[in-house]
Amino acid sequence: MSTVLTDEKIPNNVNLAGDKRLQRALEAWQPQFIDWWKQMGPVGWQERDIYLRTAVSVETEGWAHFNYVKMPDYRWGIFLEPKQPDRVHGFGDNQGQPVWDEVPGEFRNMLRRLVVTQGDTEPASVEQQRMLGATAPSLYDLRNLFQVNVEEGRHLWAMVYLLHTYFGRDGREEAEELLQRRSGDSDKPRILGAFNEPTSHWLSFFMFTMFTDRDGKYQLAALAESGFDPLARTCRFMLTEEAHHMFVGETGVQRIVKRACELMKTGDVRAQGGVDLPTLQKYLNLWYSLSLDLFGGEVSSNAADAFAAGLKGRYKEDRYDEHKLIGSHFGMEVLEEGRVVHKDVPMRNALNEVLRTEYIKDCQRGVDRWNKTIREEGIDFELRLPDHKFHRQIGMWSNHRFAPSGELLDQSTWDARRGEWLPNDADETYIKSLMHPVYERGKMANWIAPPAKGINALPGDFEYVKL
Ligand code: BYC
Repeated sequence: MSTVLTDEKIPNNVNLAGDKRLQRALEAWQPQFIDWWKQMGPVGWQERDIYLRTAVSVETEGWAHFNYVKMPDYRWGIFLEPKQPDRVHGFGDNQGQPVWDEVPGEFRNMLRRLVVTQGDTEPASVEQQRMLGATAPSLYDLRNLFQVNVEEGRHLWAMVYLLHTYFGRDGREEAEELLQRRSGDSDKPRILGAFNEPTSHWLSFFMFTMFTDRDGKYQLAALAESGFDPLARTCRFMLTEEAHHMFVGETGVQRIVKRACELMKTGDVRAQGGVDLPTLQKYLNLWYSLSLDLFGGEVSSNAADAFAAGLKGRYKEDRYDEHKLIGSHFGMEVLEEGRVVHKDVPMRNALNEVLRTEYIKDCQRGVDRWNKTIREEGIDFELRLPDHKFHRQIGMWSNHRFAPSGELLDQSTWDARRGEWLPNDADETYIKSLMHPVYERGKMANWIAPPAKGINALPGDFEYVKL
């Protein structure tokens, strides 16, 4: 494994210095990235010292370095997991054949589309979260927000590296466009739905990092199986960083839940300035359903083609016995003549649903842990994931209305009850009214409990951000 040269302009373990043309191209993209970061990244705080983790190598031990850094000086590097000698395609039509180190011509467009779609989500999320630094509930949370932001920036670098290295001129053009689209912009929106939704307060931020970043985990894991080896190696290392983002989301919501329970024991939660559990359930419904859409249509020829080509596999492909999936089927709900029925769908076409099913199980484990907190507080309330058909905007359920229970509804019932299940204007106004910054060391906003422990074994009252 090559050592990382931290004195290079772009830290990397891909021997960038050995490819002058690529190095020049990426060094030309770097100032554009910094411009974008300053224009569309976190508002304020750019000149402050933040206690951040920086990836410095891909060694299991000691891959990250913690120190104070000003965000524009963050060392966004390019890191790929070491190449496994003799790696072969683990699935699809080429199973058992040596993996590719170059893009095969016939799959070039499909692969570029996957890389661009993945890449587009990274700057999108930074744009969505750019205002949150004004209202963080503590210095600990403020630091975590910026940690997530800079690492999404690094994930953008990871995809731009692939575009520049393997896709020639159109790759370079795509890399520029990644800095030109804008989350929520009607003329040049980000590619996927959830990445154009506003994340205008911290409850949405925690739900986003719980549910939307978790889609990232599953998509990256599926791409980590890729027979295009540079993509697989890139995504494997990205997953290392992704774990912290989901930690921020899951524990963030857990701390809000805990505080809500404490307040329930002394009176009305809202009257005491907390986030009541029924409102929290509505935001759960919203971000979970938006994130389910990110898996694409239930029956998808794109998914079948990507699997056949060996470009995108299943979550942890090696847990399965069979890797070609010809002649096998997946039993799932489908809509036929206005009715929900169970049907066997050819497995390759059902792969988006297969991945979504794994994701749902993982989300359920997180919700179970939140419910454990509620029980431990002695409160009688249960948070629930809504049915997968609820509030869908992509795929076969998107033209129909379903209750969180999964019951098919007519439009007028949906219109009448929507506000019970999804945040309404009053909820949004209330949640925003709670968002006041708390920037005293060790202090916490009233609507959220303190974290169980600090970052990098530091105490909770550590000066995570220097004011
Ligand atoms: N919104 O065959 P279909 C992350 C489009 S998150 C808008 O049903 P397919 C992160 C689709 O593009 C992980 N459009 O689905 C998290 C296609 O359009 P075209 C991101 C959508 O293609 C937090 C058409 O509908 N990574 O990393 O099998 C913070 C028919 O598509 C949506 C990836 O997504 C949608 N939700 O699957 C930071 C991995 N869904 O081509 C980062 C790469 C579908 O006909 N992407 N469409 O114009 C993929 O694997 C696939 O593109 C998708 C869609 C899974 C997204």
